[in-house]
Amino acid sequence: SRRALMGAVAAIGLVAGMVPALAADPIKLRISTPAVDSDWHAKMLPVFKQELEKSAPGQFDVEIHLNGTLFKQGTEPAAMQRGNLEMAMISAFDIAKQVPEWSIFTAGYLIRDPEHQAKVFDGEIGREMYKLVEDKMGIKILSVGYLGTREVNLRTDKEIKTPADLAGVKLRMPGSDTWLFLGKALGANPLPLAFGEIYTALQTGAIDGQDNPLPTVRATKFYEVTKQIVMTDHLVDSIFLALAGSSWNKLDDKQKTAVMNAAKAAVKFNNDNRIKEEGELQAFFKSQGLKVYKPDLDAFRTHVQKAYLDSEWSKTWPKGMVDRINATK
Ligand code: KDO
Repeated sequence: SRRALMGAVAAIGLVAGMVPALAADPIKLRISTPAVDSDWHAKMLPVFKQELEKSAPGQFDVEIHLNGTLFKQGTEPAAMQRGNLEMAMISAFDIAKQVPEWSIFTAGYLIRDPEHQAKVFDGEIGREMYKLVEDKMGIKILSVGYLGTREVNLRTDKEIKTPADLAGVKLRMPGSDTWLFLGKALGANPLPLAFGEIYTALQTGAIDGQDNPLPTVRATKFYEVTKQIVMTDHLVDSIFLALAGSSWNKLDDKQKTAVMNAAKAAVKFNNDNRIKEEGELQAFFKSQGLKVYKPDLDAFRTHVQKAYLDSEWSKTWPKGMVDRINATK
């Protein structure tokens, strides 16, 4: 009868309430990224998971989704904002779509090296700029990781010395305004394409080249279908380990600390390994038959910096920020 059923339900409720060992469900944290499994920012995710399990045993259920299988590249912030995704590694370019001030971090030849990057984001500038992302996007940035220094990687063998030599070169860029602007600023003809489609596009000649840090060129095997790497060093790129604000706000203080510390450990693993590997990879690519060389870096730097300063983007940059970034040591 209905009455008996109600009684049974109440009894179960009572018993459940009386069993102290009955723990709350672990908090699910799904991470979505286009990264491939052998790249360092993918390999750092199990480190995040293990560190979190160590400091908050049984409290989190971290699920890692690579290769853009859960959400397509660039759609992660919106997914987090809708409450459909808990975590992602987002770029300054993703953020700039909603917070134009952030386009400053998409500008070529501004951040000097990984050390400069860490100092900028771990200090006052980082605090201010992360707060903009929290306020305007409802996304909590946990930590900055070094994605590597981007270089131009071509399937053609014409030597590239200056931006003028890239005229007409179909250079694949990720699909957003700020990315395409970077390709244009380099002197190339930028074409938008998702990360997962680069290998085939290089193989078939749909594009002439792409730009990515050396460890990514190794992890994706782009060196198999390209002939040269021009060491333009045009962007000291970053990736931000981020949590949906709705997930962050549900955590208690201890859990927040655990998540922050796990993010820092993961990022350290990524940065240490990536920086070390960047120092070794030029020799590897040469052994694979590629030409690897420095172009006229002054010519690239001057051309790219002028393009940014003359652009609409620079008008959105917080006042005095370029000087503050330059002065960060
Ligand atoms: C890319 O698509 O070239 C890029 O390097 C852009 C980054 O912001 C980031 O999305 C990265 O791809 C992926 O994590 C794959 O490594």
